[in-house]
Amino acid sequence: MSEPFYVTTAISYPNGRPHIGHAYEAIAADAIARFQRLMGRDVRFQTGTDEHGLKMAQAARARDITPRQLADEMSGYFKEMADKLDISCDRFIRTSDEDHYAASQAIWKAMEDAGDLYLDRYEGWYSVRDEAFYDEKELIDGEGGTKLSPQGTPVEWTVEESWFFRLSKYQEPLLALYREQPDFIRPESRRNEIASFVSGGLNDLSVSRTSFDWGVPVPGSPGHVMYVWVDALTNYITGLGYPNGGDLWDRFWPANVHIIGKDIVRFHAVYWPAFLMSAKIALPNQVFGHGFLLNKGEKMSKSVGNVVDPIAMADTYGVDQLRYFLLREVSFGQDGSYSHEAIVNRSNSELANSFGNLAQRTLSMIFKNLNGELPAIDRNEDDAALVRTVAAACLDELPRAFEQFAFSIGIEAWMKAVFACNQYVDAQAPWTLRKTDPDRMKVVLGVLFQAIRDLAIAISPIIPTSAGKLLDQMGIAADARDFAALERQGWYDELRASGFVLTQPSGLFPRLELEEA
Ligand code: ME8
Repeated sequence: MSEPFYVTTAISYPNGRPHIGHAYEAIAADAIARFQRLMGRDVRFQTGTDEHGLKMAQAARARDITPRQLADEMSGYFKEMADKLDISCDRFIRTSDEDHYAASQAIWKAMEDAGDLYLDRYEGWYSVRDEAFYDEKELIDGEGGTKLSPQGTPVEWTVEESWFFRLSKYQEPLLALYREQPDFIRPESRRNEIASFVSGGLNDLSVSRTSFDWGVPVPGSPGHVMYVWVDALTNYITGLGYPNGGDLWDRFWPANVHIIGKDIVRFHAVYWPAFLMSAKIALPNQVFGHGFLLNKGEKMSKSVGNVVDPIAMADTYGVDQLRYFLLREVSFGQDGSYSHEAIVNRSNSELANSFGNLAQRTLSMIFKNLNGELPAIDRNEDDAALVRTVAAACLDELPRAFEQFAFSIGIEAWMKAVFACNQYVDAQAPWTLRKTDPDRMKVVLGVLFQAIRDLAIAISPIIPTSAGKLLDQMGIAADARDFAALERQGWYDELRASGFVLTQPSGLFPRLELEEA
């Protein structure tokens, strides 16, 4: 049995439509899931929507509909975005799903059984936008004497009866976790931030609300619904069958990695492991906090208003072009910027002009000059050098980087190999060889065919549809498109022997126009 791998994204608040930040996270997690599948692992991948809480209740009230109506409508857009962007999730979870209520109440009871929940009065600062409580000392001054959260969002003084979770009890166990498992929080800068926050001392956490009812009811405590983050974090185990156990649970928990944005690392690296320790559930291996995507340098969010619709972007640029750009341009873990020019330039220069053109030229020459038949090859030293370059990129540099979620580094290694192939085409000039040395032309085209197949397989987690189309044209079987297939000798001769004949190749990446229509 192959090794299991469980990856999740954050679940998004469907209080508005998805924005490009949501798309970015889903695409990154999808690339991880696809890459791990190609590495032969048994992957489970979950994403979804986080539908409870005051923010949802307020957004619904503003539109004069119920929170559930709002959630149903907006969650649909998130699902649509996931489908559009080829997000290969095994479950799209909604926290309004029935099994999620049962799981949230079960983890609540487990924390209660551990003696970690008590009833008291909550008085403190709450940010609806962040769905988070803050200490006085964390607040920053806003305009006109107002107080803002460290994220710059408005906070309100809140007083109500509330259940509390004994977070303070977990200060030492959490610090021990960060020490003993230095990879628990990545990248490192975020680990240091969290460790210093926890070292400063932890207050017990208010984990229920009585001022509204849109949430999971607290078992045995009428009038209380759970603080939205308690149920939200629980989604990761709901999706595996908690508390009933079963095959998914046995196989995939603890998760390998939770992919989330930097603004919610505290919830995942402090609250979540504390809840799990309390409920005596194993901890996930890792929490990875990626950076923020900025529109030409400016933070975008639903509340700020400069939202770009990812579905419209995918229509404009192409799904794979958008996926490629985001993972190539932004160094994963850091903030990154996007702009129309940057997407168009990256896509044209690397996908259309370099990789697309390499594939198109090569396959067309085989189609036209060899009637689509794959030639036998007898390599010389130039050919062998190219084969080594491509193998180093596809079998070593790219997978090593992707294993660490360093997409931009892996793609750069891949791009270097694409450049090497284009240089080889120019240097060998098969169009000249056609007249001067047709046998040599055949060898050159065969070497290129092999290189293109390797390049297409290696990049397929990033641009799955285009890579798939190319591999279809090349006659590569659907079950021979993983890293094990890349290592396997003899595939080319088998493909030749099977009598495969190339048909007229079709282009993969249309050139994008810089001028906006
Ligand atoms: O935080 N760039 O939901 P959310 C990159 N429901 N990533 C961004 C981003 C941007 N500009 N803006 C947001 C929530 N994100 C909670 C999560 S998980 C149990 C509950 C990321 O809709 C953000 O960091 O506000 C988060 O990881 C995800 O999008 C959903 O954000």
